[in-house]
Amino acid sequence: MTQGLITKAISGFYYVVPDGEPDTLLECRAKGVFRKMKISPLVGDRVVVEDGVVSEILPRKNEILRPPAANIDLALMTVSSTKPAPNALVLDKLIAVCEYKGIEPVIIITKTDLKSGEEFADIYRKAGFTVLFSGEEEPGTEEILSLMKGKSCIFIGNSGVGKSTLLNRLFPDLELRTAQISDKLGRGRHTTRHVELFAIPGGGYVADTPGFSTVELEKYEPIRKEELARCFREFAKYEGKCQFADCAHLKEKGCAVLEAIRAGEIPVSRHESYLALYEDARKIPDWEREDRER
Ligand SMILES: Nc1nc2c(ncn2[C@@H]2O[C@H](COP(=O)(O)OP(=O)(O)OP(=O)(O)O)[C@@H](O)[C@H]2O)c(=O)[nH]1
Ligand SMILES: [Mg+2]
Ligand SMILES: [Zn+2]
Repeated sequence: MTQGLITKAISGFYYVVPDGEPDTLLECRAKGVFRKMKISPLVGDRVVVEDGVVSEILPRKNEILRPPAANIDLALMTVSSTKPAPNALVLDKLIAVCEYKGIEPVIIITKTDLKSGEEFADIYRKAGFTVLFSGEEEPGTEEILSLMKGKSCIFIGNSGVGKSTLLNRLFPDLELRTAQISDKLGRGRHTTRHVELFAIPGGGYVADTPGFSTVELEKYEPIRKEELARCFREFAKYEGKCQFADCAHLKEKGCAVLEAIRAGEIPVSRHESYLALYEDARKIPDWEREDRER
């Protein structure tokens, strides 16, 4: 019997690094009963392996479905300043999911050699997030590294924003494959095909993940509308200050959040995303929501 960490999951195989043996990789199947119970082991899971089979998943601190991973401390929310242009709604959806799951999100703006991304950065700094940069000149490498140290980290972001490129910059020994610029059509190709966890020298782990297209995100994880406000950290300061105790900060009279937006204290785009997510949440019937959460 061995305990270890799942670092990769590909077509029904789970790859486990046993505790204390960082250079060993066990290829395992999962115990049949997991499928019957609709439980799938995830990258980041701590597991028990018996006779080459994952027989037990130790309790998870958290889990996300897109990209699929468990036990995450830090999410590096990666957006490029251009090509593809950053999309605030997509980013805000993903940030809200992290907040909901107790994962700290930090914003990484890439391709700063092509465009500074400062306007976008301002919105997120104002909302209370750490914003770091990455570009050909490696502006934020040291800061990003020190943030990741000792933590279980995951890169999240659209395809082509430069997640694998940044990981190679941070950890040159990884030599991850990245999209070829030689693509004749000028379109980015999906190069990272599965989630994979790598050990960070000096402690911690980091997962490279396949990017998604914006369309795929239509099916992001639902958050109950009652819980949505707490997933927007800059709203917290105004909790309990609205005229009505059950204020949803949509367009109510005497809403302290709306007042803060008018005063320029909360970024307008963040509230627009909140409204869009609230509308989505309203459309999910209660029974389906509970079913999906299971
Ligand atoms: N100019 C510039 N190009 C970059 C930068 N980072 C990445 N790129 C380019 O952007 C393209 C996509 O980079 P990847 O690292 O493969 O992107 P990814 O986010 O890993 O994409 P997926 O694996 O599909 O999710 C490649 O052609 C990179 O060379 C950057 O900082 N500046
Ligand atoms: Mg990649
Ligand atoms: Zn309000």
